[in-house]
Amino acid sequence: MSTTSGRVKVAAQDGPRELDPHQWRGDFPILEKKVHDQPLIYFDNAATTQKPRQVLEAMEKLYAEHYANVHRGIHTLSEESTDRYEAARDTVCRLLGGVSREEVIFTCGTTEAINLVARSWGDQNVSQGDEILISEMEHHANIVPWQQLAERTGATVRWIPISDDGMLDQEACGSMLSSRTKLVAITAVSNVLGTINPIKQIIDAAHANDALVLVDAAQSVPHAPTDLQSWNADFVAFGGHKMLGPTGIGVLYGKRQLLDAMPPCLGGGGMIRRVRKEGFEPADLPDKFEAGTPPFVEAIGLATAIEYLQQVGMQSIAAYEQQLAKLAMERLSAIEGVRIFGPGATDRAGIISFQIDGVHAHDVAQILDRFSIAVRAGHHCAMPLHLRLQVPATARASFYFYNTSEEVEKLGVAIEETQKVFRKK
Ligand code: 7TS
Repeated sequence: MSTTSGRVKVAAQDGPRELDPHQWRGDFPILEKKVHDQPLIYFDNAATTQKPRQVLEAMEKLYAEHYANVHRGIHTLSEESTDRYEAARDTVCRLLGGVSREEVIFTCGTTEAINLVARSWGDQNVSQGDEILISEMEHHANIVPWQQLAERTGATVRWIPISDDGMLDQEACGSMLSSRTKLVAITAVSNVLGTINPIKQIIDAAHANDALVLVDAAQSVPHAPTDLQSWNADFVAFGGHKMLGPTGIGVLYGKRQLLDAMPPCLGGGGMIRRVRKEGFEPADLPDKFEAGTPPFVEAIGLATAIEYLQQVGMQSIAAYEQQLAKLAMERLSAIEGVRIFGPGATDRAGIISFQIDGVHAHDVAQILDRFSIAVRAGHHCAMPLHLRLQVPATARASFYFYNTSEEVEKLGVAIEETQKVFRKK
């Protein structure tokens, strides 16, 4: 494992293997929990995922055996914490296909990573008359920072439309790109529709127009292999808690020459080379963007989560979740009065948002909870998308590799029971 400067070597990508969820479920203490006297069926993985014992133990071990602040002391404990924190960065580099460690900034989550780019790169590079393209299927975390940037600078946010079946309108995207476009900020996978966007094509088209691309990878990095060198994205944001890791940790990947030219967002300890009464000189990457005590225990938890996911196999996870989604779509679409939003199974990750005729999404979630099934209901922080779909709210089942086909079948049965409850009313 290299902790020195430069590119971190990656092992060859794992080939797809048959995935047996029962091989892994035993590692997740919460999956043994009963809700209303029945085994928990956790289908709210797009909001956050459950944690395996290995992640919980790694964080506890750090606190119990190696804990001291990082980058500050030369005492043994501080060195132990620092080594582990920097090794966590190497683990992230390998996950992303062998990027440089200077290009990996730890943040406290996806939201902070996107805001960092909007504040730092945005304020420096965007001005009146410029355009930022975002899609109609973005999460608020990839909308509001650009609206705020537009308010500060006089730039315009333009919306790439989606089709009725929840696919990005690539033709429209192509025709919206122009010399005014400074950035395309796009999600790799919709957190509501499950749509898998053609990220590489979007990036190639944007680059041909000299625009940069930020990929919101919050819903893709946890579920599929990520090869940033083939994407050639300029910025990529994702978080730890949706991929078995703890809350409070996320990642901003940025191309080195871009990050080098950007001013730091937050000032404080750790991000400076020197401070004088007259001013300060920022530190080199990645420290420049990591002011204050970083969430280093969380970073170590994230690294353990990544190692766990790699053991399961990212390709296997992607293939298995697509199978589950296909099964769920077949089961749910066979029920009269259930409407599924978004594309067909081949263009979709393991996320299914749906509506039951005559039943509000919040009631659906409440009744499913009685069957010990956890789903989210509401606008899922994607209000413009719900306006486009012309529904106030949807119910959403989102899968991870520890979910089973038996659980999907129970969801189908619980939905049929929900309809019966409402027919009686
Ligand atoms: N981008 C996408 C695509 C997301 O799905 C989310 C969280 C975020 C950004 C923000 O991540 P955070 O960890 O910084 O909050 N999505 C969801 C969701 O769908 N339900 O709860 C959180």
